[in-house]
Amino acid sequence: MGLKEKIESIRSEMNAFKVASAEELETFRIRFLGSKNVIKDLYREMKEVPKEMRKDFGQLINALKNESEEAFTSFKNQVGSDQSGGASEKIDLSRPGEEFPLGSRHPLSLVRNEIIEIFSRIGFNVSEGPEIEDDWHNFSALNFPPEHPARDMQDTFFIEKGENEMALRTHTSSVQVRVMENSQPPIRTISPGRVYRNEAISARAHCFFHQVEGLYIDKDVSFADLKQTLQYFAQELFGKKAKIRLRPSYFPFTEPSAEVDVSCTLCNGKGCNVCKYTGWLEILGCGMVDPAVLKSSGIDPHTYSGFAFGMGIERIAQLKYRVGDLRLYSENDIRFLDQFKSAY
Ligand code: 2NM
Repeated sequence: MGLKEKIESIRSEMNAFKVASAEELETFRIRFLGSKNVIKDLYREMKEVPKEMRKDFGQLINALKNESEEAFTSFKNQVGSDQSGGASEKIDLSRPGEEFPLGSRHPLSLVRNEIIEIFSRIGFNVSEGPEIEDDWHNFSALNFPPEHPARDMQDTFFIEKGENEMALRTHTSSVQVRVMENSQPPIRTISPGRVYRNEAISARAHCFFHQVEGLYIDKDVSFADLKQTLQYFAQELFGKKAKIRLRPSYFPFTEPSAEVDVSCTLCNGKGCNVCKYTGWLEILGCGMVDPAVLKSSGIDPHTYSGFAFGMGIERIAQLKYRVGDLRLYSENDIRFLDQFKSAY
């Protein structure tokens, strides 16, 4: 093919070129104006053209080069002014929107919030305190004798041995000692929070868990008040059919003390594998605050009396949501957490 034919062939290719998008514009630019464009090859071939004809050919190639630049400018304006960004990038208005993934509340938060609401309806406020406690607030003020097994390394995580020995709180009663130290009755408070025990992790035990403890101190607070309060609580949490029963127990900070069972929420007390065919589920511990505890925290036990109770949030969430393994609460497995999306 002679040079003349080559020029014409490139011109017809250029004239046939359709540019409708930014990508096609770039393809055009690379072919006709880029650093290795086809017109440059034509200039290179000028060496073989006889001297007297070079001027004419030079003008032909220059004209082609100008045409390519003009075509590029006009294509560019066309693509740039087109709001859709060219045919291949048209906005599809019928396309469904992208899903916005919502999180969900943790089951322990759901249960904690529900417990807070139930007690706030009968005048209890919420108190919080530090997770790292001194011996006084976690043990001594609560009537734990110096040799009590809970003070053992096996049960409690101690930090900073010696003079100012501190520990991770083993219950939120420590918060209530602080409330009693800082205020006078009437006191009606609940303290939700994380507590720590030095235990091997398994399906049934963890080295930390969550509690809600309650405290009510005033003149003439009786064991009957305690029972009524817990009856109300059980019915609000598990439904009107729920019954409670109290069994004698022992805690260092209460006297008398009791363990509280609620009628099995799954079989209504008839007996099933969840309540191990007893019809009852253990949900909390309680008692009348020991006068020695009131005295330690600056409240006169001759004027005031009070009751206290404590429960594990994991245990209640397990019953409410039928969670089999305690470890699920702290593993952050989305397949577990996603099941609480509609809870609220
Ligand atoms: C329980 C059981 C019985 C309790 C006692 C106190 C305080 F600070 F008033 F002494 N707070 N919580 C208590 C009583 C906790 O948990 C199973």
